[in-house]
Amino acid sequence: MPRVLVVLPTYNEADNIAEILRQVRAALPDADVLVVDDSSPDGTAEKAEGLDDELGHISVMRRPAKSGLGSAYRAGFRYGLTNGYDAFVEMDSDFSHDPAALPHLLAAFDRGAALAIGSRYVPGGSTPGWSRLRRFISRGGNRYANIMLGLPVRDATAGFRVYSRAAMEKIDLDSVRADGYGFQVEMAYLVHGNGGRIDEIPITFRDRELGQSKMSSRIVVEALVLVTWWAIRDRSKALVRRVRGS
Ligand SMILES: Nc1nc2c(ncn2[C@@H]2O[C@H](COP(=O)(O)OP(=O)(O)OP(=O)(O)O)[C@@H](O)[C@H]2O)c(=O)[nH]1
Ligand SMILES: [Mg+2]
Repeated sequence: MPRVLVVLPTYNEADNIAEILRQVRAALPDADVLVVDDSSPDGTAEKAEGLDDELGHISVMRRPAKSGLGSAYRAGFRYGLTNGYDAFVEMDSDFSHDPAALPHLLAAFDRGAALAIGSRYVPGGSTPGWSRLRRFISRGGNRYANIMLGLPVRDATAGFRVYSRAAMEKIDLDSVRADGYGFQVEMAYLVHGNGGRIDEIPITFRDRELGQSKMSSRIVVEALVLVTWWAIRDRSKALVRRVRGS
């Protein structure tokens, strides 16, 4: 049996945390769960800790200040590497990612995927209720990343994932800096660059009903700037190698 760690980043998710933990436990009875909370003023961390008695194997990492989603995941993944986990689950704590889909993502990991992505943009995936503008921005950003980076992934900005330990060990987490969508693209690009297989599993992505969004246009701009920078950097490197080799 692989040892599975579910990393749940939280900032002011007191309205969602209890139910999300219950549903994660129902979907994966044997997984360990790590809530990475950035001192949420609404008491999310205390609520999560209070559920350990009922659900078991729930730990909370408390960080002193709000430091971003990417940073929270990096901290959770480092914990997982140090503590010998085989599979690393990444998901939001606001029900955008349905815990009931977790067994499907882990089945892809069992079949040998280095990274399994819960994807909105493969047949069967969907984003009900999204405006045309939001769909256009999300799909456009993904197409841009496909083309610029040669990344064969339909939904590289998705944050519902399972990484294998082997894939995670090959990544230098200290060098990963992006925080929002850029973080998701960067991690997928690194897995792909290291030769890991990426599988996409269709999911229905739902908008949060409770709590506040922490995302902003800054996060979208960060992702676009980074994708452009990685594409230029890596094409220049390839060119230098070709010139040197010839
Ligand atoms: N630890 C930590 N968690 C964060 C931080 N920012 C966001 N999160 C969590 O990351 C997940 C995704 O953040 P959201 O605010 O839902 O971002 P989003 O999914 O792009 O946007 P909406 O669903 O529209 O709100 C949620 O579980 C948040 O609680 C942060 O700075 N630190
Ligand atoms: Mg969300």
